[in-house]
Amino acid sequence: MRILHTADWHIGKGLAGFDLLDVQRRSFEKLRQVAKDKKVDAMIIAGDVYDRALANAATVRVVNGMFKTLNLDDKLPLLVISGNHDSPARLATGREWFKDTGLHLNTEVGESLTPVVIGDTQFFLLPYFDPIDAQHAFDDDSLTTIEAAMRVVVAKMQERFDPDKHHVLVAHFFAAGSTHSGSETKVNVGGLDAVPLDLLDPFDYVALGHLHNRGAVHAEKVQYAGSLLKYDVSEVNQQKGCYILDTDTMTREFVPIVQEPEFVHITDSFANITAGSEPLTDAANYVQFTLTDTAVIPDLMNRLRKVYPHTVGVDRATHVNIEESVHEFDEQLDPMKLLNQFYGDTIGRDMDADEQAWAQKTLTAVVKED
Ligand SMILES: [Mn+2]
Repeated sequence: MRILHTADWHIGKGLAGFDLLDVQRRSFEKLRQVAKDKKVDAMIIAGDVYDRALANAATVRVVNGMFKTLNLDDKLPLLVISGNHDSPARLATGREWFKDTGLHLNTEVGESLTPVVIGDTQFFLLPYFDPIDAQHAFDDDSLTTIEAAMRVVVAKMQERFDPDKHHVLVAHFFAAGSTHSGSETKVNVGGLDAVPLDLLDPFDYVALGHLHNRGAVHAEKVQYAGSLLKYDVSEVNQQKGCYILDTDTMTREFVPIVQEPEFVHITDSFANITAGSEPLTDAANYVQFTLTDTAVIPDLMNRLRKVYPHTVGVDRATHVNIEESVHEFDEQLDPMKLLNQFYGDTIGRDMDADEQAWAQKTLTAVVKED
């Protein structure tokens, strides 16, 4: 049996004020095509279907349309859990009716103990939850961490294991030892939310959502699908896509999904970026620029967006490096010399004549005010 594993769609998420619904729809259609081409028997969507608990009407229509397309039109069983970005109560609306068409949707921790059986495999659908949810579900105040709660959850799931079936856990949490990327909400501190990998040993495969980099965890049987789209500049070089899990061998194959338009990061001078006869990337692409210039460039964003309408952001390559050495300065130096030294330490070259003149003028004005 073949199962498609995807997660973290974040439908409704924008990029620097740009609406991405069309880009998300296009990636969804490619995902749908992968499901058809690979003739999968079901699709796992491991949480964060929505980007916000209170999604707007257009976003709700898009998500409902996606579920209908896969489940009713393509007759594909869906195994869905809520992530930390979803509203459990809103997502669960209709849950009881959906089961009849093979749309299995869990949003509460207690629901995960009843497996969904498809073919040769038991699927345990464990939504994102907080320790307090587990305390209520299992009437146990000692469950103050996700790890403590997971020990109970996994033990209870094991009681339901059918020895003749494979056992797949679908979940949305932070697996210990994984690495974060930029577009995930960092709400947890101190590692209390981390699930140790050895706790997951009883399962043949763990299909995860939560972290947007599919390479975030290195484990044979534990896999993040990664987000459907690149949602942060730190992800521009990540290949997004989905996994096809073969339950006969419990091996997986990654299938790339290229988003249209792309999200790219360009580092160059303002002149090269704007003055060439050809733009450096397709004008439809979303672009984060890192400028190598140090001069002030008036009306920067508007001028960039004239050539690249989907400019997401712009920063400078010459970041101010506040290192120890910068703080070692001679208090006896006059302000102009001190400024010169600081400029050299941080920018990597001396001030030119124009900059010196400007700095001198400003310092004089400041001294006068005193
Ligand atoms: Mn997410």
